[in-house]
Amino acid sequence: MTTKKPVAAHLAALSALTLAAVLGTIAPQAAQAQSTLKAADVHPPGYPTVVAVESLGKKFEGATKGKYKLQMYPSSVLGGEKEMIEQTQVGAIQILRTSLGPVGSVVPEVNVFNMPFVFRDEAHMRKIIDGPIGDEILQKITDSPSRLVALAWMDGGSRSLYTKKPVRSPADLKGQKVRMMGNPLFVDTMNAMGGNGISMSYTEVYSALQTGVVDGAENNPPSLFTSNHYTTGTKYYAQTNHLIIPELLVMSKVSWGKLTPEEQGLMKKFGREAQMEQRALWDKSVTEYTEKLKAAGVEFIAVDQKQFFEATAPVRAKYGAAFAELMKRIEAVK
Ligand code: GTR
Repeated sequence: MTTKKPVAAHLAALSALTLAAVLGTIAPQAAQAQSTLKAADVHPPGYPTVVAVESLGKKFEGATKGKYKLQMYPSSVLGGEKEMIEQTQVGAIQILRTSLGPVGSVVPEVNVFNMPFVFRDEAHMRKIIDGPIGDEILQKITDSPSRLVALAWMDGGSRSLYTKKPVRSPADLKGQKVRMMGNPLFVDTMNAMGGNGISMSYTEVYSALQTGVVDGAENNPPSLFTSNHYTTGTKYYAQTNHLIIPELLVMSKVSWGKLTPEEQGLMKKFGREAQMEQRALWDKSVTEYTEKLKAAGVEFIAVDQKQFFEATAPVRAKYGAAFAELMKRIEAVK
């Protein structure tokens, strides 16, 4: 038997609901049901780092039953890496994928990985970031006053030089202005390699190349292609491989502190999974974009790396002094 409520009772219940919604007693609960995690990257949609972070977001959303949703801001829409690091520090961005390069200006301890030719090759770099030294550096970032929590590493391949005039030796770099990432270490590196290092945000490089403010830059094949820098006349790509800089995935400490211990554990776990997912995507993208660059007429020039290695010895001596022990440990990893 069903009991029929009088119409007035229904109306009273309804108006109580409306009142609750108006007063905001329901709305905040709805908002709380899904918090947005802002994630940012300088790279465009589809780039390995962007895809891996989006995938982390989906896993985190699933594991927290929809409590969080990741919103990706790709293609530098929130600024260059320096600005994005600052926004992450204050909690305006929750998750950031950045090169370790500009992080060195905020946490000098990471500069050991930012030195030219500190790794023998990419396989060596991977062994280091996957092992105890990689964990120690992540921990140093988290323990530093930077207000960043380091979650995981990602791959950024090797950086080589692209210029309008071919470069085969350090002597060919004389008088050439080459854009470097924001960190004095990189300007010193380019100066030691024979050119003039100019520190500049990634977002400004395309027009700087177009207008001749710089004569060249340096990066890995996926970035050279997706940034369109190769369309500005920089068709010579000298395979110096002078920097093998890992990429970093960080979370804002402000936002980290709002997660439960269980959610923090999930975030770490999915961060590490993103590291491996990105790596597989990375390897494919290097092959794919190398082919695309060659098809577009970019000439890959084989160079004697030893000359560039020797030219940059003073940079390793200057910046490496603080990391003497660590550098020995890095070298000892086979
Ligand atoms: C890319 C890297 C970016 C950014 C860029 C640059 O290889 O993935 O994080 O650092 O280089 O040159 O600024």
